[in-house]
Amino acid sequence: MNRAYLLTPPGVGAIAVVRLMGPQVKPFLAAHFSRPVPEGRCVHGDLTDRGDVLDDPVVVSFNGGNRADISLHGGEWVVQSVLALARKEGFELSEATNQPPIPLEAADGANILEREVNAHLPLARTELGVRVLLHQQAAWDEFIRRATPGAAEEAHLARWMQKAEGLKGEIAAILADKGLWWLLNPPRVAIIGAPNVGKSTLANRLFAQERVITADLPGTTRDWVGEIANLDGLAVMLVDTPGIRQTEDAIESEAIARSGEQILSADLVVVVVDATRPLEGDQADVLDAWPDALRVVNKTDTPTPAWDIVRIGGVKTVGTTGKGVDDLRKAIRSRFGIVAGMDENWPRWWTARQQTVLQDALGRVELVARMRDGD
Ligand SMILES: Nc1nc2c(ncn2[C@@H]2O[C@H](COP(=O)(O)OP(=O)(O)OP(=O)(O)O)[C@@H](O)[C@H]2O)c(=O)[nH]1
Ligand SMILES: [Mg+2]
Repeated sequence: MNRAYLLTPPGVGAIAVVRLMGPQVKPFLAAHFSRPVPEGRCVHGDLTDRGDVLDDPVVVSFNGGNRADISLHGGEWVVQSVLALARKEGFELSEATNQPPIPLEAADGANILEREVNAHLPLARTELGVRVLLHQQAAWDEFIRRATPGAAEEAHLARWMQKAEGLKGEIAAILADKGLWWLLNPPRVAIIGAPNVGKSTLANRLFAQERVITADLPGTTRDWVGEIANLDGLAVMLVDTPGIRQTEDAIESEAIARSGEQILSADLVVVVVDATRPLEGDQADVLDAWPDALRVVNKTDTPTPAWDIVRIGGVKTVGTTGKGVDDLRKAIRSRFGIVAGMDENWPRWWTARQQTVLQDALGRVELVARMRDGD
C-alpha cells in the first residue's frame, strides 16, 4: 500500500528523486520534514531522522498528499538513508522504475499544462530544472493573457494586427528556445582530443571530483566514462573518451572505436587541444574533423605555448588547477540555451504538444499580421 521508489538515481552533483506513495506519506512528512507541504507546491526544508538532518531536499506533494517527490541533493549515502527511513516507517521499497516521465493521464493537475509539469518534474535533476519547470504554469498563463486580443484589439483590427506583428517575434523566440527541454533531457557531451591533452583532468573538474583516471602516459583512458555532471544547473551526461590517434594496440583501437559511437551520439562535442604541443598532426586532425565542436585550449599554464593559442579561439583552461573551468561550464551551458540569470518567468516548451500549440499560434498571428499588407 505504501511504496517508495528511487525515481532518478543520484549523479555527480545532481539531484536524486525518491517518490513516496500511499496514505503513509502525510504522516511521514509531518514526522520527518521541517515544513508543511501544501499540495502542488515546491517546499525546501530539512529531512530528519531522530533529530539528525539527512538532507535539505525540495519536496512536492500530489494526489491529495498521497504522493510526494523528494529531490535530494546528497549522493548515494543520503539516498540510501532516506530509503531506509522510509522502510522503517512502513514503506515497501520498489525497484527503481526510472522510466519517467509519468504517463500524462496518471499525472495530477487542473489542466494539461499542469499535468505536463507534474509528469516531467522527476526528470528535472537540478534545482534550476525544478524551478524553471515550476514557473511554467504562471509563465504560460501570463503569455496567453498577453497574446489574447483584448477589447481594444477586438474592436480595431488595425490594433490587433499591430499586436500580432509583435507576437510573431516573441512566439518564434519561444519556439527557438530549447533550454527547458535540455534541462529535462540531459544532453550528452563528449570530450575528445589527441592523447594526453588533459581530457580526463578536465572531465574530473567538470564532475567536481575524481571520477576518471588521469596519467602522464598517453592512452590512459581506455574506455569511455559516462556519468551525469551538474554544470551549474544543467545536468549533462559527460563522456570522457580515449585520445584519438593512429594505433596498433588492439585494446586501445577497440576503445577508440567504441568511443566513436559515443562521439556520434553526442549532442555536443568538446575538442581539447594541448597548448604545449604542436598543433599540426593529431591535434589539427581532430579540430578539422569536428568544425562545430566547442574548442578548449588546455595547459595554458605553460610560459611559452607551442603556438599562438589565440588563433583557434575557444576556452582557455588549466586542467590541473581548474583555471578557466567555470568558463568552460558556462560555454557548454550556453550551447544548450542555459545562460546565467535566465528569465524563469519566460514561457518555454518541453513537450511536442506545446511545440504544436506554439506553431499553430505562430501561424495564426502571421495570418493576422499579413492582413495588414493587404493580402
Ligand atoms: N601543465 C599542465 N598539465 C596538465 C594540464 N591538464 C592536464 N595536465 C596533465 O597532463 C597529463 C595528461 O592528462 P589526462 O587528463 O590524463 O589526459 P587525457 O587527455 O585524458 O589523456 P588520454 O586519456 O591518455 O588520452 C597528466 O599528467 C595531467 O596532470 C594543464 O592544464 N597543465
Ligand atoms: Mg583520459
